[in-house]
Amino acid sequence: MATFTERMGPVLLFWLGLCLSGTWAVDKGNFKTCDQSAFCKRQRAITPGESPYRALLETMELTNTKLTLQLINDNNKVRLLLELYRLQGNITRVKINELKPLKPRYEVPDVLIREPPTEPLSLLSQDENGVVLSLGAESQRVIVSARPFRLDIVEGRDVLMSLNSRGLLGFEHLRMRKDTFSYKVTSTVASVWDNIKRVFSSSQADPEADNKEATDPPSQVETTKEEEEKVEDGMWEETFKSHTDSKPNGPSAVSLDFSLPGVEHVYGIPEHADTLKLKTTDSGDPYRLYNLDVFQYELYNPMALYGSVPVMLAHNAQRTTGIFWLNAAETWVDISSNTAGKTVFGKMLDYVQGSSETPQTDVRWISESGIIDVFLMLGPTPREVFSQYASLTGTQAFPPLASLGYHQCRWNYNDQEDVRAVDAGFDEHDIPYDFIWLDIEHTDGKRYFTWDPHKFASPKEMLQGLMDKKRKMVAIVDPHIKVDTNYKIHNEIRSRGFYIKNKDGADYEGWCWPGSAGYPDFTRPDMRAWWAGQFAYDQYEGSMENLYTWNDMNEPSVFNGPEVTMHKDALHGSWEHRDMHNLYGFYVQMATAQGLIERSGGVERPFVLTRAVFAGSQRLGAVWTGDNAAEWDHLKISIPMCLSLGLVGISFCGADVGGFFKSPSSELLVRWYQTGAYQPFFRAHAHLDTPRREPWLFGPENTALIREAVRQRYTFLPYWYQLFYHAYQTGEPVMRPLWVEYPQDPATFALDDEFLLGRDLLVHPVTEEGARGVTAYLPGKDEVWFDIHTFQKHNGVQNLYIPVTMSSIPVFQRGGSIIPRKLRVRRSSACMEDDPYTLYVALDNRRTAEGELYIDDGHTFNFEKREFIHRKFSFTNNVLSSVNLEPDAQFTTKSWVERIIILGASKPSKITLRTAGKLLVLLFTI
Ligand code: NBV
Repeated sequence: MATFTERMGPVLLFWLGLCLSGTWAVDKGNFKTCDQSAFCKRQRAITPGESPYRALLETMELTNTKLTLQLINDNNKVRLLLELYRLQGNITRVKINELKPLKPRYEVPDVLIREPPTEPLSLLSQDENGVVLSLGAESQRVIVSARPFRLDIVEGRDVLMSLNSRGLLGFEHLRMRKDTFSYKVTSTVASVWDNIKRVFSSSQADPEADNKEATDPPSQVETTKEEEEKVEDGMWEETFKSHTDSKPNGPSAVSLDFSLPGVEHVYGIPEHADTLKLKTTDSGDPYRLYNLDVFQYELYNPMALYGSVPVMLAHNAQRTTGIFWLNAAETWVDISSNTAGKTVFGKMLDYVQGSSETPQTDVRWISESGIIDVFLMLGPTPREVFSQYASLTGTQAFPPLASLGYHQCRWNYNDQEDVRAVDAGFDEHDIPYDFIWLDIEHTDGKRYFTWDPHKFASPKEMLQGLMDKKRKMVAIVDPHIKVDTNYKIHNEIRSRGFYIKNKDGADYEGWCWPGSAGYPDFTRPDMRAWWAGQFAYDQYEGSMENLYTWNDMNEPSVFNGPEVTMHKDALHGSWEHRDMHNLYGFYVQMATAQGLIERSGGVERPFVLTRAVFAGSQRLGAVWTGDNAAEWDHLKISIPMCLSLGLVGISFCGADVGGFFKSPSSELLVRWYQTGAYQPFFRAHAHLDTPRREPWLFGPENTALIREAVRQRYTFLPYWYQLFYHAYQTGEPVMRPLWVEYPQDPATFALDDEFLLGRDLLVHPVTEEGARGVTAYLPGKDEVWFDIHTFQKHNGVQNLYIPVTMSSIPVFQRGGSIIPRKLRVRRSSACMEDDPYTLYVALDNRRTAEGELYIDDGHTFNFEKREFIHRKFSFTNNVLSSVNLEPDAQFTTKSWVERIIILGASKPSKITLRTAGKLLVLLFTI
């Protein structure tokens, strides 16, 4: 048996090597460029031009809900099957697979919430060049052109989107391996020949051209079209650094181009540390989607990060659309534009000279395996795109109210005494918080679901102490499991055969925190059910109902694996890891959330934080942006990173407040608290090697500034909660770019330094060192905005310069809105449960305002049984009234409205309250 040092050696070397390197930039050499990723290089080498694909119109079948049509690649005669569906809610789905693949190709399961309901399709016209179908009531048509194959979605006279218009459709069909073939020719000629015949059976190949070859004897096989295809490096084996990917299935990539006429702004495809508006990729690498544990990630580049959501939004002043590319394999996205690089002046000149062409953005998606399954979400408004995407993948999980409070984390709180002292520190300094977090050191030797027997000898006592103060804890549970026969979790997973297997069929083992580790196969429902069972109170020793969970390293991170992740030829049953890599983290969070639900008998809402995400992760909990650094640029990037996630449904996003690596100056720390207080997931976190930075360690002035920022967060909890309820209902992002609300105003299209919370709060945090002022763009021609601190009123459509001091957090409430707040800030959100509300009524130019209030118990699923209050407030003609938005729902609360603050009103002579038939005169001040 290996000694501890032998086992830990590679782990320590790996991390020390990186930590001592002295630089803070990512080691790019650890991660592939497109050129180093064989399939990306191959597909990217296809240049625009005439596509080899032709639609065989004679194969077309049209039922009420589905069009099927074969495509043929004229170079190799391989046929594809195209399916086209019109889905409810203005979505068109296009699927392309091989007509007769050698073996099934992976189709992503579990991400769609149901088989999407279809709508009727009808044929409008057809000739030898193509077919025209009508797409429902919207005067939309789809035009399928035959030669070369191309698909256009048209509304009225506008082309909304074109597929394969640049001829970049690529579909690498599965094939027999050449070298194994020549070996097998002598040994198992018969069976190989059977396979070849199957591949080239009449429906696969063009009957006219290739039937002859398919019926010829084996000696002719070498002359088939397939055999003539060039075998390139990396098709059957690929080496990166010291790792060889065995690629038993050979080349299997798919790619497709989309043209977006009239579009200059595209967004989404998180996770990247880049601007909100995506950049063109002509001069560098495409944006990469491949869940990776990137050490000290670099900003403003398209490298992959921990999560991948293959959804892109396209926007112009007339329309918003979206493309959802449902593929969980490694994916690259190229973006080009005919207006890229042109200055506003250049564009104007074009316009004046009449030389301007219609702006257009072209994108190309490239995935390593699987099929093409793409949802074209046709808007036309941003809200409709959100609802279209939500109808496919679900909405944001409605989180427990407490999780919207402040979270105090560090790697690590050392022991129970440390936890007690930090908890007491918050009371001493009068700073509210809801959750304190424990990182990996709390475990017994990185064995998750256990506690260090010395440092955390009595976890229940610790949890009870927190519970007495109405506070909670999160403990980390990573998905790598220590290979140790004295560890129950490992033994059970191994004996049940739940580990992912390596290519030879043995349990896959990689290096991670515990040393040698196995990785449970979370793609298996039985594995997930078992994992969920581990959170039961009688299984997870020391756990209590105020203990919640954090899943880290679920890309998965494998220290000694290629690109710090799992080998692509590892096996999940009969599927390769390659096929579903980007889904692994999604499944880990799914199983964990399920565990937290089940331990309460289905009563309590879970809270699970994840690092790796995929489409649909919004249904499972919260996400953070991973290991950022205590640098001003990292503070800035937290805005576009969370906005991008929000646009693709994942609202519950935050960045480590203070920065994970390095030590923030007190100024940066304060500014980060001020920013984080207005972002959805609000957690401070720090690396093990950084000096302590609890909020009171930077002198009384900074403590006061941090206290004030955290307290502002708590006053807005009713608004946050209502926004999350809304996100849960509609899929609309909680934190959103300005263009979502002002879609016709180009000045909002590329803003990276401010954002809206819901419709009504505009936040422009101070993210510059030494700032003396910020310039905030206030949108909306008819809009007025009120500074929430001074109540000063400003008109919309202006760049407003706001002088700032260290205490400034520029936030504005939209005139026309009513925001509920709770002004009596206490130790934690639960302590404020019964406290009264203050309504902030901000009047618009017509002296009206509207808003909502949502209340429930804050933590159970009883809201699904309609146990809640949801009211709408309106202010018109100097009367504030309230109606029940969901009269069949019921909930009893002890809280009440104690104060109403009206912004933008003129002085009244008296104020009366009409309730239960009585008229009361109220006190007021100005
Ligand atoms: O578990 C330790 C850390 C954690 O604190 C951090 O938040 C994660 O993103 N974890 C990564 C592993 C080590 C990072 C160097």
